[in-house]
Amino acid sequence: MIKDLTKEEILEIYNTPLLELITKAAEVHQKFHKTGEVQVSSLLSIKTGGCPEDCSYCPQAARYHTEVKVHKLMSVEEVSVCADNAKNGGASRMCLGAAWREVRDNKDFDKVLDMVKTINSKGLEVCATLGMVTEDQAKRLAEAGLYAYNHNIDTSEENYNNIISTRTFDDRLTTIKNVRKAGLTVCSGGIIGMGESAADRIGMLYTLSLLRPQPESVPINALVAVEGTPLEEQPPVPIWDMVRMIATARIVLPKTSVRLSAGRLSMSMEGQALCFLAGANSIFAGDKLLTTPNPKYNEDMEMFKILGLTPKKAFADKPVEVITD
Ligand code: SAM
Ligand code: DTB
Ligand code: SF4
Repeated sequence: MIKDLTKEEILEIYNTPLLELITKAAEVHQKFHKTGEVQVSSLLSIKTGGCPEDCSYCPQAARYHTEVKVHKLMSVEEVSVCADNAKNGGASRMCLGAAWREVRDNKDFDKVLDMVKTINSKGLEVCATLGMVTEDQAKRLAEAGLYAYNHNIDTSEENYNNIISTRTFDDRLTTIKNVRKAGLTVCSGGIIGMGESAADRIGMLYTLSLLRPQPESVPINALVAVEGTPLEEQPPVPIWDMVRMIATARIVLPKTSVRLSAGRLSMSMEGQALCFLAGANSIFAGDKLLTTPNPKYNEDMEMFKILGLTPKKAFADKPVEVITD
């Protein structure tokens, strides 16, 4: 049984002297995970830009003037080719992202269901992040072979309204519940470097840690400050904050796959090595995240070689139980 931690207890973990914190996190990592394995995931933006929401970090919100090239939903054939490339590059998970506020029951959703079927049939874990979903939509995604649904809480409940005004923290939690009821695995995390306090970072981990079951996957993103967004002037997150955040996540979410997600382009190999030591289980590989650049694929493979890491196989973690209420 995983113990419910209070915010004070999580804050104490977060504030542990850094090397002691990394050591403790590494112990938890060794107990629950194969430490030499890191999952390589591939990201694909299947529908880019023009989003009606106002998430202040996001280059895809229609109301901000960014250089993102808007495109409508990709075809199933185009996505299938991208999946083949991802698989050949050693990816075991593919995450499809759409700049939607929510899923609608229309032809575009039918197309996404076809994409999921196609990618699943290639032996890749398929994840999708399409905005808010109902329980029925989540069930249709599960039937199509979706493995995980990504829906980030992004920050603490208290800070949420400072970052996004077009939907609420509770809306996010409702979608996560719908995803769970459909028997999908849950991927939910957030972003650091948006000007939040340490208490906000702790608050975010606190909410995630109290979900039952805890999310199978928690992405920790460092803000990629994009010109034209309200957060364009945010200074880069210090690597030590990222290591601290990953280590704390590792300890409070012992069985979860903690994902070292956006922001790696500004991190050194040494910095990333500390993140892996502190419990990071995965990276997004490929030259692009959704719309912003990511380290070169060859450089990531060189990093794996130097650090003695191997890419994790698909479906290595067993599926979760279905919760019905
Ligand atoms: N529209 C859907 C939604 O918001 O749920 C799915 C796509 S959205 C781009 C997925 C996640 O990407 C966001 O929740 C946020 O955590 C992350 N993200 C977006 N822009 C980012 C940025 N500039 N830096 C770091 N993470 C970012
Ligand atoms: C997540 O937490 N991070 C990924 C994935 N889930 C979908 C997205 C990062 C996006 C970074 C900004 C961009 O490239 O547009
Ligand atoms: Fe839209 Fe998602 Fe970007 Fe928010 S994070 S603006 S919902 S694409």
